[in-house]
Amino acid sequence: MANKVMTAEPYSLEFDPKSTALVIIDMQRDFVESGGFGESLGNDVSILRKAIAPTKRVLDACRKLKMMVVHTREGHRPDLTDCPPSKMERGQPKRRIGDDGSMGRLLVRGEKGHDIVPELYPNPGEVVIDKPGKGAFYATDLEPILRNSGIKTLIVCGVTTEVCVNTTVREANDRGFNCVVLEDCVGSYFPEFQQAGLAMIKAQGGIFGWVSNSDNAVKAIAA
Ligand code: TIU
Repeated sequence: MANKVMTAEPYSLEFDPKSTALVIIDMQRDFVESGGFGESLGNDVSILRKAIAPTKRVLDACRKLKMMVVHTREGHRPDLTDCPPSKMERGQPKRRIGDDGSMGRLLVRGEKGHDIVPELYPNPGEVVIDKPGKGAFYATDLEPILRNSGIKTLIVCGVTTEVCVNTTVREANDRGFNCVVLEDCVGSYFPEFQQAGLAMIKAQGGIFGWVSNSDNAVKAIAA
């Protein structure tokens, strides 16, 4: 039974912490530190770091209530057999997935750049999902893990807003999960995509879900 209410748009979201998971998308060095995959695509990665501190506040609030916490990481097997050639070649980058960077091989599991930033590092017992694509449901066991735990609502943080966050929210929405995206806990390399990526979630009565922020989330969780 829903017993908490989060102020959100387009309207308040009722949720029960027992059936709600915090999902932190791809807060990996590869996307938010220089020398990683995000930079290899031509991006200024510093803009994404703003999301770290508010996400940490929400993470702390969820941990306090022993809510389910899921961390995802985008990346590939060291032999790259799970990486579509189309993804490797896209954009004709100077450095490709699997090439050496200053934090190890770009977007490869087990490398320093692939791991989650220290500020948001998973605690023992928290779920870590390694995903080869942009969406966290594609080619992973996220859906059975959420269903087996009775999860109905996802509080979503992470990067980037219009790529892995939006793809995951759309996948989750089609699977019947209610998603609320926290606007200061997600980040894009492009300010205009940050704005549009959030607007299209909450438009049309919440066509993909809700948008709120870290203050509202912490207030609701701690209430
Ligand atoms: N490039 C970009 O904006 N994002 C990604 O490649 N992956 C994620 O969003 N995690």
